[in-house]
Amino acid sequence: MARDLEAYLRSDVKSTPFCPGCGHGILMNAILRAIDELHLAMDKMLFVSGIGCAAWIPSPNFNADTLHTLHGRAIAFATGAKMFNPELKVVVISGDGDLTSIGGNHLIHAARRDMDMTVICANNMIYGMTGGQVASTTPLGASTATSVEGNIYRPFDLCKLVQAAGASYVARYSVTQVVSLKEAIKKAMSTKGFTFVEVLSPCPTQFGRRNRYDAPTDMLKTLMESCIPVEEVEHLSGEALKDKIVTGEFIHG
Ligand SMILES: Cc1ncc(C[n+]2csc(CCOP(=O)(O)OP(=O)(O)O)c2C)c(N)n1
Ligand SMILES: [Mg+2]
Repeated sequence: MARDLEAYLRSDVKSTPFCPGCGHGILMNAILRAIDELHLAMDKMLFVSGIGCAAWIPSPNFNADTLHTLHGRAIAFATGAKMFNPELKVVVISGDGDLTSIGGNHLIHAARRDMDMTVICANNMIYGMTGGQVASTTPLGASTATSVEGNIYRPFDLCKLVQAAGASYVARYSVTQVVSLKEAIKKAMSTKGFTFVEVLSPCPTQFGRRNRYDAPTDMLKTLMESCIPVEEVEHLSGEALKDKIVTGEFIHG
């Protein structure tokens, strides 16, 4: 049965800033559904974001305390809030550039300290809001505003990174896998320690148009075809894994 999520949104906010075809709105929905199903009280939660399109998911939309902070510093602010009030359920929602490029150091150390917070990283593989610059998550060869001839650097595997640093729960899903995504967010929010969900979210405006996607639906279709469950990986050879994105839970908590 469809539930009314309006109570979770601030009534004075009438629209979202997301472009047509952006995956961030689907992620926003999945987060609110997870909160609803867990019966979490929004007045006991704090949502923290940095700067970027993904940072607009909680702020100003969520009807809760939100901290819209500096670029790359969401986890630092979240850590301070959690230290001051350990009763708070702290959730960081931000972009790949924000959390893993400029904010990469905060990410690895929060995971190493196993800080009790959930970090949801909306990974569109690019700096979306600022005009499509290359990020630490941009695939090899992908064209961006600052890698017109194709990105020459390997991207981070974000899940492996936080797993190696010591996170308590780690999962990756695409916005095309809505049920699994919502369940992973629920798991992350109910596991103690540093919990991390990487969410593949298409950016037709900055990534798609530079990488030969004719329409936003093509990006969704490619994501659906590229994602393979982690359980299948051991049965596949190197060639079959080429251009595939492994999704699932990597650390179960
Ligand atoms: C110190 C600082 N450096 C750079 C910027 C410019 N800036 C704002 S958002 C952003 C990138 C955001 O990318 P991402 O976090 O991936 O979010 P997206 O827009 O892709 O969702 C950059 C470079 C800034 N605001 N502050
Ligand atoms: Mg991005």
